[in-house]
Amino acid sequence: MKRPEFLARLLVIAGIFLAIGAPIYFWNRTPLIHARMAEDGGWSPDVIRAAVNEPLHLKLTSDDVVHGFAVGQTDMPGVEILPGKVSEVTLTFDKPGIYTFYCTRWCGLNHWRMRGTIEVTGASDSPEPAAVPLYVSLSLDIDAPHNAPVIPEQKPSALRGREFTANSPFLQSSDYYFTHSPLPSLH
Ligand SMILES: [Cu+2]
Repeated sequence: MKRPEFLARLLVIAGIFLAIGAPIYFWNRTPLIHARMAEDGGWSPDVIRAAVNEPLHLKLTSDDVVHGFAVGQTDMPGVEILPGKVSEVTLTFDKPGIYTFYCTRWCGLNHWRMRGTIEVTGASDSPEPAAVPLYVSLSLDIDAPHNAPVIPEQKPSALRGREFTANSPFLQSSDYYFTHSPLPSLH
């Protein structure tokens, strides 16, 4: 085999390796984000870093029940995260800031605690920075204990609720709701 021909073949082979290998390499570098019910740890990791205008690839899986994934201040549609399966998302942020991501499925009593942040850094073409979430601007600690004056001894249960409704025919009549809905508070 002549030397130029050998070099050309070598180049083609190297090109094929690169075309197949590079996506696999980058795919494997994308960490898998695990979703668990908040009482079992929530998102792991719960802080993700990204750069402005650079696509952020995410792979997500659930270790327990069905969860959802959505990001505040973006128009991305929510993604379902099924136990044992991997969902993929690619996001691009055009403004730096701290974005909140959260679960969109009612996965447990502490579903609303299932949050994490995406910290986006870098220079933006856009003159305005991302809006600061209201609870941040108001310095509210939404995870602080907010105990009700009376705490029921039994935890709420969807199953018990369904049984109660099924065994209470009056709860299925719309008249009941018209006559028993809470009165508006005047103060
Ligand atoms: Cu969830």
